[in-house]
Amino acid sequence: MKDGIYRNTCPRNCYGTCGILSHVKNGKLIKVTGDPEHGYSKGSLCAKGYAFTQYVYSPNRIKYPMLQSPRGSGKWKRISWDEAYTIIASKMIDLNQRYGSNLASGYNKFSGNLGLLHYATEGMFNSIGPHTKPIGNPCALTGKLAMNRSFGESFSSVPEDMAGSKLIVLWGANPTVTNVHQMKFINEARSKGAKLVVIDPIFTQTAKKADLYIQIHPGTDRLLALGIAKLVIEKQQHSLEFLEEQTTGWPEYKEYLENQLTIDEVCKQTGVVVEALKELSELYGTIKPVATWAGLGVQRNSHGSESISAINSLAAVTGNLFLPNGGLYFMHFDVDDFPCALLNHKGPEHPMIPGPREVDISDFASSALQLSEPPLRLLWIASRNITQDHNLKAWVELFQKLELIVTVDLYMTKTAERSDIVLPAATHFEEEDLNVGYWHYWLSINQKAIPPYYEAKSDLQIARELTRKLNELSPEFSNFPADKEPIDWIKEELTSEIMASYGLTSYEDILKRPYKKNTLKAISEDWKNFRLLSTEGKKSEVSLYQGDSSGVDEYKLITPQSLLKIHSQYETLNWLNSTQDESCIELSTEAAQLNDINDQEKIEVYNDQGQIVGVAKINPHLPKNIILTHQAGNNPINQLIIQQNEEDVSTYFYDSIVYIKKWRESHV
Ligand SMILES: Nc1nc2c(c(=O)[nH]1)N[C@H]1C(S)=C(S)[C@@H](COP(=O)(O)OP(=O)(O)OC[C@H]3O[C@@H](n4cnc5c(=O)[nH]c(N)nc54)[C@H](O)[C@@H]3O)O[C@H]1N2
Ligand SMILES: Nc1nc2c(c(=O)[nH]1)N[C@H]1C(S)=C(S)[C@@H](COP(=O)(O)OP(=O)(O)OC[C@H]3O[C@@H](n4cnc5c(=O)[nH]c(N)nc54)[C@H](O)[C@@H]3O)O[C@H]1N2
Ligand code: SF4
Ligand SMILES: [Mo]
Repeated sequence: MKDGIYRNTCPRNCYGTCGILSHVKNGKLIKVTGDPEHGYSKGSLCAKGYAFTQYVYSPNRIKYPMLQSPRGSGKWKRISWDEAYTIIASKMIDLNQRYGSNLASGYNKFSGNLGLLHYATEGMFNSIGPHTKPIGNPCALTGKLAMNRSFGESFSSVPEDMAGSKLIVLWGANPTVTNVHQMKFINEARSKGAKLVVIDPIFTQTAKKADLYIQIHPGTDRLLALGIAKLVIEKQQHSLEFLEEQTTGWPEYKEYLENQLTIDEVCKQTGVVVEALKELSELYGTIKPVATWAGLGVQRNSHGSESISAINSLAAVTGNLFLPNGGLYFMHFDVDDFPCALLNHKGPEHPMIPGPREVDISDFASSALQLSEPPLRLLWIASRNITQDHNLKAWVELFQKLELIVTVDLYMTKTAERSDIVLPAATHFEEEDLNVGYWHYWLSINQKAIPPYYEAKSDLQIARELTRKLNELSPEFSNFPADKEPIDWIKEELTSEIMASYGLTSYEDILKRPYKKNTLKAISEDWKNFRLLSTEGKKSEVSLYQGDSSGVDEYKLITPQSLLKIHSQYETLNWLNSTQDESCIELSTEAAQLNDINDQEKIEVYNDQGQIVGVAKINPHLPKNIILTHQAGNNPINQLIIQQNEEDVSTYFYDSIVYIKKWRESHV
């Protein structure tokens, strides 16, 4: 590896997908800076990005493949890669012989690294024929389905364009914490006079900066959006021509707002006072263009899907959907336009089994427990920390049933600690990749800048080497193209269509700078396919918000993202986080009084799933029946989170109910 400056891309599950310049000396990453050629991140990174030199060389990184025996004992032994592959491949072959297929082998993978070459895990499993795989998306599926319902496809406006908006309305998004780069564009708009509105049950860091903050009862955004639309229509401020000619469902929607929905009901259920409702509807009705952001926070409850549809509909009613610098923000799935050759790698057919066995990732552990003929016996976990899932009890049970658990990670996570084998994953500086954003529309390369840390390997390299071992022990077990180099996979993604849509003329172009998509889907005036929120069956409004009626000793648990972590990542990096033994549990002044709890006192948060002990922090801005705490940590809060509605494929992290008490009470 030569000294110099390399181009990397932050592969985290984050809006930024930032361009990085990696400064390498004597084979070491000595500094990272933002890539000024990246038109979204524009030469800067967040604190987590600047801490990458510590992330790469942290002594906490896993250095070698390791075997734990017995599982969970903490007794780890260093093994060679060859030994690791032999154990894993032998088990896969053994399971295949036992059950006549590979359905007993499966994986769980989510969002540790979103680079296209990280689909190697999926490709590796595809290449053994039918196996058990996760489907779905625990982060954004509810919203994605709602967007598809509104627009007929995924849609999200261009984030740089927010800088030209006159009014920016954030529904359940907290960019000061989760999307720091977007604040540049928001601040630019505000410096030109734009107003910022934040709608959130929590008085967040972003809410603090807003011109208007609306504290809404969680799960009731649908009613607020409908209430605003009602007032806008009453004042004749709506975009009638667009609604009549280019949308579906206008007569029913209008009839519902005029005759069924009362502002009293909206105020009662959302907890928003009528003055605030009127102020926001005045802003929506009189200012153009308005950028509306239907945030991911809105869709983490069982009313989320309808709320997203209602927010989209409000943007349509006010005629902002197709206005330049207006629009609708959620996230996009343009990665699906790429061949995703590893993800779509076709494996050998099985004479009896038509395809892989799919398990909903939002209910993976409890669904996997139900599998029979054959049961799931081997689980490969990559880019995933199961403490981020809900229903951790089911995971404990599933782990007991598994014969082999392999976790590929960079750090000894709670998931790795419960595995038989851990394999050390490379950082993005130690591997090649190609990255597409899900918020902005930039494509960027990730070059191999430094040699791997100790014996770390990329997920793609692991797929190649495991394939060779499988085929050595059982010829033709896998058809994974093990000889194909990372650069070949990257070039395969850059088809002539993709190159044209990003304005690339050759592969070499992408080595020089990131490229922005030039064929953006714009909602134009001749675009005729918007579907308004269906109000069918909504004649009598059910109570969306139970918080007030069901007594104040019951609390909704809200567990949003933290500034210096990505979910459970970066916890052990002391440039960013200090390891805390106990979680900080925020509660309202009313809840503290009711339960006789003082600030900084130890408290217990519990429900039928378990209990967590934490340190109380009284937050005078918190609604009385919300408990606010952050994800992951030593004693992960997700122990208390469980899916309420088993039929549903979405994950409602913010629907859980908890109780609180002074900690000592449970020990008297
Ligand atoms: N620093 C940092 N950045 C991140 C991440 C991280 O872990 N750390 N994670 C990344 C990922 S994967 C994601 S998905 C995004 C998430 O990005 P955001 O959507 O911005 O973040 P969340 O914290 O999920 O939720 C946003 C807000 O929704 C509010 N909220 C909760 N329920 C409701 C409701 O019913 N109505 C309304 N109006 N608001 C509600 C919460 O109080 C919260 O303030 O962030 C990404 N960026
Ligand atoms: N309570 C609560 N729970 C939540 C949420 C919430 O708001 N509240 N949010 C949900 C959301 S939005 C999301 S997106 C999910 C996130 O769920 P996950 O994606 O499971 O979360 P992470 O903690 O980011 O775990 C990713 C793991 O991948 C590892 N990793 C990083 N790079 C690589 C790599 O190149 N190869 C391999 N093999 N591993 C790698 C990291 O070290 C880390 O351990 O969490 C969800 N869970
Ligand atoms: S975590 Fe997000 S904002 Fe920070 S460097 Fe990575 S992509 Fe950029
Ligand atoms: Mo997410």
